[in-house]
Amino acid sequence: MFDNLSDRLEAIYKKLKGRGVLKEADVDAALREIRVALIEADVSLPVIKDFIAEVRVKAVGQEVLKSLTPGHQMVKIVNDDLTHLLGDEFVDIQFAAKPPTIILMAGLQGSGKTTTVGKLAKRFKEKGKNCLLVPADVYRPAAIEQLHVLGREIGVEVFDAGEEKDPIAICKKALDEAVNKMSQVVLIDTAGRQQVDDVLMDELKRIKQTVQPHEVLFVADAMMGQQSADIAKTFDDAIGIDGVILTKMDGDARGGAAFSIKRVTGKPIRFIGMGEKLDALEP
Ligand SMILES: Nc1nc2c(ncn2[C@@H]2O[C@H](COP(=O)(O)OP(=O)(O)OP(=O)(O)O)[C@@H](O)[C@H]2O)c(=O)[nH]1
Ligand SMILES: [Mg+2]
Repeated sequence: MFDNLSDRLEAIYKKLKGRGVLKEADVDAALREIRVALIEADVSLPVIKDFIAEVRVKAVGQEVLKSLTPGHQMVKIVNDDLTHLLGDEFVDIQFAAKPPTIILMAGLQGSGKTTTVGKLAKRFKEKGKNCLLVPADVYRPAAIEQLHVLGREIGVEVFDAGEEKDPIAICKKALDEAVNKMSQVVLIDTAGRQQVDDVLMDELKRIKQTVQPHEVLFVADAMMGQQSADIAKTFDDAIGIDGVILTKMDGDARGGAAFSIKRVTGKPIRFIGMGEKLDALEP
């Protein structure tokens, strides 16, 4: 996910590892380079500042300078912290003990919610789970049809909302149907707005209350870079999110959004979207 950043860090590490002796000034020089690498990866400044300060305290505090392999120690500290920052390991979506597992998607307009519903459904289907997709985006005329097209493409059922125009009513009916049909996973596609607005948040809150989802996934466009961290925070504060899916990582996004979102919300990045195709989803 961070090829450029990894290459940059690798180069910095190489310089460090070769050193027999490391002075505090060397640590600072290395941290400055790491700082630049993170800035170029589009990680937000407050996040970088915290990160560097933490690493520095550890590097100097753990007597790295006096150790026999200071370069290695330093690299280990940076790597441990980076890994920790991004979530120690991949946490897959947990299925509920009592099906259906209900997943609610939320995010701004065009972030990739509907496409990701399709990708997740395909993934679940491959794991032998039968899914029901729920079109709760009643504002954009083509939104419901878009979900039906996706459903047909992957062979997954889509709830037929009929003439119903109230997203909350749609969700209620869809849940009844899911129980009747013994669906194992219910994926709810919601409307997006161009920016955070109270009406949308209120609607999402009410949908959440109604469906009591096991997982609320915030979908963010990686191309939005650092800005996405603030948006993620707003969604988390307003409705509460459990995880993040970062889409469009196949573009020239530099991955900094992932660091910043993780740091600011403390929520794990569940998946990244790597393209428009339905199998372009990676843990
Ligand atoms: N390159 C790339 N494009 C993606 C990815 N995910 C989604 N897209 C594209 O982004 C555009 C918007 O995706 P949608 O899934 O319709 O976004 P949405 O969040 O449902 O949008 P609204 O319903 O309008 O709020 C589409 O053209 C998708 O093909 C991805 O991982 N990579
Ligand atoms: Mg959509």
